[in-house]
Amino acid sequence: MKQNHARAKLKRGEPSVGTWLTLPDRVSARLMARVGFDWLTVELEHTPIDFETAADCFALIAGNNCVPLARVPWNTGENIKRVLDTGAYGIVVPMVNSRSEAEAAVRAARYQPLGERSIGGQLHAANFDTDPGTYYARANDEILVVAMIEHVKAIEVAEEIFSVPGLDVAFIGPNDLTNSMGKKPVFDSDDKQFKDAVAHVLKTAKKHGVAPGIHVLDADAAQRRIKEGFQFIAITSEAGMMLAKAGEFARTLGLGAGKTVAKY
Ligand code: 3PY
Ligand code: MG
Repeated sequence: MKQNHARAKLKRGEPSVGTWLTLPDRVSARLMARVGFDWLTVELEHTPIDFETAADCFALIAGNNCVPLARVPWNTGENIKRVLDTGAYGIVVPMVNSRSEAEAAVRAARYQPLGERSIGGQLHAANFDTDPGTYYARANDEILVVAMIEHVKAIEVAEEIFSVPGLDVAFIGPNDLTNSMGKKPVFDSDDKQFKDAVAHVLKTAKKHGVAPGIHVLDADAAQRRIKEGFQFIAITSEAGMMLAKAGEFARTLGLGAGKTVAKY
């Protein structure tokens, strides 16, 4: 059975960098899988990507020796089961704001005795290049469970969330986090409340042996966050990278406004 090398890196205490796939497009998934990122998260929360397209993307990503992850539309057992059973190597769960929400995500993602994931499916085993029986026996050691910390409510109960057994990563969504503070949604800020929240997640995650993560806009920000101790780093998205470069060319040539429309 193939190994989830992104999870293995995080467990060794190393950083692991990837990006978001927001386009419902198998060709871009295949090409992005060959760039060199450790993992790619297929984004089902804020995009038109459906489960069938996502399943094909997971196969193309895994087939190119990259780790396929899925951000589920919301923290439900049905969402988590569908993406894991169709071959994602891990889940990114939005808005985990309490211990019971973190426990529910872990329960849906892990087979017994750690959770209550239902037995079924074929594509998970195919993506790990094994048979279903071996997959069921070993999946708990390979599936990455990422809880998004993106609300002031989650910052307040970080200790309770991060001590949930089976949780691998505490990943800050800076846009929703700043939004929940009643501020403009941004990837980064010098605002004291935001900086204190980020520092609190970093310290509390380390204390509980959970890998701290954060979404950033570019490679400089990724390097800075890694130096601070963050491990699971998402750099913008494939659409963000494409539009940033296209906007730069358009601006250089004085064409139109050269506007970048995608955030991530
Ligand atoms: C946010 O910034 O809110 C995110 O969800 C980033 O992934
Ligand atoms: Mg968010």
